[in-house]
Amino acid sequence: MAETKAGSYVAQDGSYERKTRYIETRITRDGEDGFAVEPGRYRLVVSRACPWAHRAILTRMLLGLDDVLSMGVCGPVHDQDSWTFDLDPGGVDPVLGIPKLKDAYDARPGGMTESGVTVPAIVDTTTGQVVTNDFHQIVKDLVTEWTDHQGATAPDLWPEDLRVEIEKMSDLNYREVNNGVYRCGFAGSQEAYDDAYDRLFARLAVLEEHLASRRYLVGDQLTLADVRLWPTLVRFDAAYHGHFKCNLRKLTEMPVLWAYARDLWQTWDFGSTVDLEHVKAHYYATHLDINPTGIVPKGPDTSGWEEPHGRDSLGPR
Ligand SMILES: N[C@@H](CCC(=O)N[C@@H](CS)C(=O)NCC(=O)O)C(=O)O
Repeated sequence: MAETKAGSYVAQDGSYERKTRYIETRITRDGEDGFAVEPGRYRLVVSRACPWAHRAILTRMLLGLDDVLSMGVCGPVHDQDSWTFDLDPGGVDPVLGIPKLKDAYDARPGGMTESGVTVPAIVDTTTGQVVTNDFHQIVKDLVTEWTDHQGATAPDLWPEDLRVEIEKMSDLNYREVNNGVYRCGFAGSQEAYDDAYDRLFARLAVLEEHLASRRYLVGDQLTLADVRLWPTLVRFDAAYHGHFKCNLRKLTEMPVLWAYARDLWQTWDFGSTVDLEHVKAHYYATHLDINPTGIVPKGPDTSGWEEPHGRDSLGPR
């Protein structure tokens, strides 16, 4: 097996605490932080493995921003140093001309920040510097600051009258589900794992009931609440059920959430943004303190994603 320099992820003292330091510079319509919205100027750098990057990929796709905000895709496995552009010819991002995402972080005035080299990140192609890696704000700004460049049929993912409810729903889902799976997987004690596991499946049970009579999480339209939850659902059986020991049920054994997830995959083309081979390669081969052999599972069978979802009767697209 190849030698690796993967980091250690399991919490040493019980409960997993996520690092939430970000570069908070914003790209806005008026450019108040020095970075104005400008077609063709910025590059969104992602890994298709990462659920936080997935939110940005989905939002960019839904809003029709593909032609104005280009995207660089890193390979699924990173080491302690950096994500790399190993999928590209010569191992170099064709727009940024760099082999490692770290190079764009180092190019910032003041150099590397405490946030570490994370995806998603937006890089200014004119200077080669990372502008932001604050995934919460990146997604909101794509919705609210890039409106002049969005496609004619772009859905309103963050309608003013639903924002309070969307944020409340998303906060709960983030704590118990999106980050809850990590709290299971990286727990450093049995108690911490048991607690995270119980809370995760309690929240999924609430969502299973909530979505039984409505097509979307908030209101009767697709919103950021759905965009934020979905990346965790799509990774559930391939990564979290096994690797993170979230194994009370698979997604495919929660009939409402499974149909809801398939609906978005099919109806809104979320499926076109997914690479489950990258997801599996990332989780199983990067977190070697959980999976020391680095062996990546062959399954699960993913053919079910194209099965009819039967949710049209719950409301319009
Ligand atoms: N660090 C941010 C989110 C972004 C993030 O964690 N991205 C992961 C991939 S899913 C990453 O880039 N990890 C690289 C590293 O931590 O070295 C947070 O925890 O809120």
